[in-house]
Amino acid sequence: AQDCQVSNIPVKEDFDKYRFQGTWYAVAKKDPSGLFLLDNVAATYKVDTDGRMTASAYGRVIILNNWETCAIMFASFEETPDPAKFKLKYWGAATYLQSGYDDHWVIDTDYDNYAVHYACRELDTDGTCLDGYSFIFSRLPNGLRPEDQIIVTQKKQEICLLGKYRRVAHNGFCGA
Ligand code: AZE
Repeated sequence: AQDCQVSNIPVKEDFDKYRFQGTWYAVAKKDPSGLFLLDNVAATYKVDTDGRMTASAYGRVIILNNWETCAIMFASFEETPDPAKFKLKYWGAATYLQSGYDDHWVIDTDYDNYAVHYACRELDTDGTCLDGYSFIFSRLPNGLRPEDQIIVTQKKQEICLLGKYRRVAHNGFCGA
């Protein structure tokens, strides 16, 4: 069982940012409050020659007065003492998109098929997460293999978000 304390959430042991590189397609997500990526979400991670992880991401958004567009986002990561826990500094290719500074935890991944991402934006007074978001990533846009789904379901439970996810459609809106 788990107590849902954010500080007790287990993350990927010995996370290897080099093996995590490349493109990941979001197949499910749990939204934070406020504006967020709707669907057609994918992220491409890279590690540059100085060992710094960066990413670009896209996703369909609706901003301003019901204007639908594909948000192109960029990110740089700050490392922390835990190799699976990063700080994500992100901004939009266009100024009307969102920018921010969030946690970026890799809860679990096998690097080749699935990854479970987690970010808590706001802690509640009891140490649980009051506002956060999470992505389930797959190397393939159309979903996870059944054997990965079993692991991912277990991880959703460990981060106290089981039942809170919605499927993320990929229908070519963002050109991929
Ligand atoms: C993430 C993968 C790594 C790179 C980035 C990510 C997060 C992006 C957002 C974008 C929000 C945009 C909005 C625009 C109107 C975690 C997917 C940048 C949170 C709401």
